Amino acid sequence: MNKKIEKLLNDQIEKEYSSSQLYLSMASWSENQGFNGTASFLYAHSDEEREHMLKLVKFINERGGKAVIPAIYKPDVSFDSIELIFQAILDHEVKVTESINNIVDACLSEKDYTTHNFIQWYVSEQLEEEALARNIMDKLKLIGKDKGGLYLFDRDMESANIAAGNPN
Ligand code: OFO
Repeated sequence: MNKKIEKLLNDQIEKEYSSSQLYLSMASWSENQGFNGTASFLYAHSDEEREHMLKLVKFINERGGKAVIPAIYKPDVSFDSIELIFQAILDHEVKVTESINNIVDACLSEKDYTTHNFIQWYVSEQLEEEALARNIMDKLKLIGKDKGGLYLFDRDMESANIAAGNPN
C-alpha cells in the first residue's frame, strides 16, 4: 500500500482511539455526577469510536500495509459541565473532520482510489457526528443554567439512547 496513505491512516487510528478514550472519560464523569442518560450516550459513542479505529486497522492490513496500535491516550478525568463536554466534543469532531478531509485530498493526489472509496464512509460519519453535536449544543444553550431543564435533557438522552438500541 502507498506509504504516505498508510502513514495517514495509521495517524487516523490514533485519533479515533483517542476519541474513544476521551468519550469514555466523559461518560464516566457524567455517570458520577448523576447524569445517567448523558453517560449512556457517551459510553455508546466511545464504543463507536473504537469501531472506527478497528475498521481502519482491518483495512490497512487487508491492503497489505501494517496497522500500528498506538499507546493509550489518557484524557482529562474531570469536566466543568455537560455543556462544556458537548462543546469539547463538537470542537474535537471538527478537527477529526479536517483530518479525514486531509486523507481524501492525499488519496486523490496519490491516485489511491480504493482508499478514497473506503474513506467516504468516514466523510459521511463526520457529517452526522458534527450535526448531532451541534444539535445537542443548541439544546444546551437554550437550557442554560436551568437545573430542571438539564434534568429533562438527561432523561431525553437516555430515551434517545435506548431507542438507538444502546441501553448502557
Ligand atoms: Fe470517529 O468519528 Fe468521531 O471522532
